[in-house]
Amino acid sequence: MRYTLHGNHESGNCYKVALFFALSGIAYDWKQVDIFAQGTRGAAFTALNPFQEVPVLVHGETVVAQSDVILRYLADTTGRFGGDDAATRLQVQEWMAWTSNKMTSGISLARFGIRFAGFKPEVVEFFQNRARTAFDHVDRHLAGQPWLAGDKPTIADMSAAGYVYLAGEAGLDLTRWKKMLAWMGRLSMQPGWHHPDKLPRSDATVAPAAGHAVPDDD
Ligand SMILES: N[C@@H](CCC(=O)N[C@@H](CS)C(=O)NCC(=O)O)C(=O)O
Repeated sequence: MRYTLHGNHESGNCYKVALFFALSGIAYDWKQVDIFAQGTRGAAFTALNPFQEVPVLVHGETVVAQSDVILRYLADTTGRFGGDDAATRLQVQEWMAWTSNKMTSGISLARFGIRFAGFKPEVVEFFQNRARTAFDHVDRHLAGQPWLAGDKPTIADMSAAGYVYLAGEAGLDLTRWKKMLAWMGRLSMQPGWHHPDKLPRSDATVAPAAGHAVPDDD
C-alpha cells in the first residue's frame, strides 16, 4: 500500500518523515502544500488534518498527523527503527518528546524568526538559547552512546534530526557540540540519507536511493 506524505520542503517536521522513508528504502508520494499561501487552511486540507499543519501521512484509510506520531506509526507498521525491545522503545518515546519540545522548537522557531517572520533579535536569541541548552544535554548523552536510544539508529534520531541540519539557518553554529556533530555525521552516513534541502518542491513520487529500495511487499 502506497504512502502519501503531504508536506512542504521548508519544513523540518516533514523532513523527519521523509528521512524515515529514505533510510528505510521505501518509495512514497509527496504532495506539496504551500504553507506560505494558506495551503493548510483550506476546507479540503482541514478535513484531512484539523490541526492545519504538515506533515500529514495517508496510508490506505489511515490518516496520521504530527511528525512524531507519524514516525511511531511507520516504525510500528514497518517494523523498522522503532527500538528492539520495550525498554528501548520507552527511551525512544522519551527522546522524541524531549527533543521536539526543547531542541526542535528552539531551532525551528529561531529559523522561522530569521528567515520568514522577522522576529526581534531578542526573541530569536531566546529560541537560540533554548536550542543551545538542548544541544548541551544531547552532547553529554552522546558522549556515552552513538545513538539517542539503544545501540542503533531509531526514530528518536530521525525526530531529533528534523532541524539540526538546518541549524545554520537559525543562526546557530554547532562547532562546540562535538559529540552531536559526530552523531549527525553518523546519521548522514546511513544508506539512503539525504539533506533536508533535497525535499521535493512540488508533487512527486520519491524513489529510494539506488540500491536501497525494499520490495513493495516487504
Ligand atoms: N507538532 C507538529 C508541528 C507541525 C508544524 O509546525 N508544521 C508547520 C510546518 S513545519 C506548518 O504546517 N505550518 C503551516 C501552518 O501552520 O499553517 C508536528 O510535529 O508535525
